[in-house]
Amino acid sequence: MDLLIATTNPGKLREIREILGDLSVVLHSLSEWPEVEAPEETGTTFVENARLKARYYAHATRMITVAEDSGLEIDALDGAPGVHSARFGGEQSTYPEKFTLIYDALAGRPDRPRSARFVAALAVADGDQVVFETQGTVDGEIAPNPRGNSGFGYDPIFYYPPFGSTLAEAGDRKSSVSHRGKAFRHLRSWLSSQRLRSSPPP
Ligand code: ITT
Repeated sequence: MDLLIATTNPGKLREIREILGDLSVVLHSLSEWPEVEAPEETGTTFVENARLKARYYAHATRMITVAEDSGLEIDALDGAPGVHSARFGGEQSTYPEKFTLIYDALAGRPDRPRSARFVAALAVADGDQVVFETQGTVDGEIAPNPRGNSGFGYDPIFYYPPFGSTLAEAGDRKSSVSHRGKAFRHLRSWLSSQRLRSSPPP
């Protein structure tokens, strides 16, 4: 089976390849379709955007396609940046700039808890049909200051209490607990069961 992993985010792609790498599925990336532009993510939820991206890329490439929409929800900021995580603070803003915006907003709400979670919604599309979907979350807190260099995106400000560190300090352990790790391990199980079901009888 061939599967397109439809993401423009190299951090996501690296983590997904690690999780699905040992399956006997041929994984393709968007670098094989340089002419296909990213769709506008007009959904108001992670699930809507995951479906939208999976269908859009499946249609554009004629491949069975997995897409994932994810982000950071901070309770004290009423769930922001949420579905706007990638573009929070503007298309061109850097992660250190996004962190400053978040710390400034939190400073204005000192009485609110620092709880937060990463959420990932995943959808697989075959043409217009969404044939599999799932979600994963990981709960943590906003760290007092950014720490660590591994991972990507908001990992330096996401403190994960069971590790006693941020996810950017967790290295290879991130995937064992992360939103993306959970969602893509569900996908891995589903893909394995599909192969079993489609095997000819002995
Ligand atoms: P694609 O849509 O092409 O997959 P994207 O980066 O725009 O790439 P999203 O719209 O799903 O993807 O936005 C996800 C953003 O959420 C991502 O860019 C980060 O800012 C943040 N994010 C998601 N998962 C993360 C993780 O594991 N660690 C840190 N930040 C994460």
